[in-house]
Amino acid sequence: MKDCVFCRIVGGEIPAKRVFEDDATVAFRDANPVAPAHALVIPRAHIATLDEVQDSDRELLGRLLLSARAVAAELGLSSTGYRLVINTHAGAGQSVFHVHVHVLGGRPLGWPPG
Ligand code: DGP
Repeated sequence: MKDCVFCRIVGGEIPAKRVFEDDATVAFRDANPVAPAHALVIPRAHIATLDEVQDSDRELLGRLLLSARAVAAELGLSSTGYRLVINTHAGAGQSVFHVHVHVLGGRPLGWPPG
C-alpha cells in the first residue's frame, strides 16, 4: 500500500535495520525501541490489523511467529527470554496499521504489561 510506512520499508523506499527476512516476512529494528532488543516482524503483504487477517492467512500467522522466534535467536534472546506483542487497534497502542509482531527483550519484562 502506497502510503503505508511498513510497505515502504518492505519495498526498500524507507531504510531500516533488517535483522531477518524470508519470502513471507521481514523483520527490522524498531525506530523507537522500548527495550535494549526491540524488533518488528511484519508480513510482506499489507494487512492493517490482526482483525483483518483471514482464515486463508493461517499459514502466514504461523510464519510470523516462526520468524519472530528466529529474530529472538538472532538478537541473542533465546536463553534470557523475550516477549512477543501484537498491539491491535489504537486503543491498545497500535500506531502503524500494517500488522506487526514486536519482539522485546534484553531487560526484565514486568507483568502485567502497562
Ligand atoms: P505499534 O505502536 O504497535 O503500532 O508499533 C509501531 C512501531 O513502529 C513503533 O514502536 C515505532 C515503529 N516505527 C514507526 N515508524 C517506523 C519506521 O519508519 N521505521 C522503523 N524501524 N520503525 C518504525
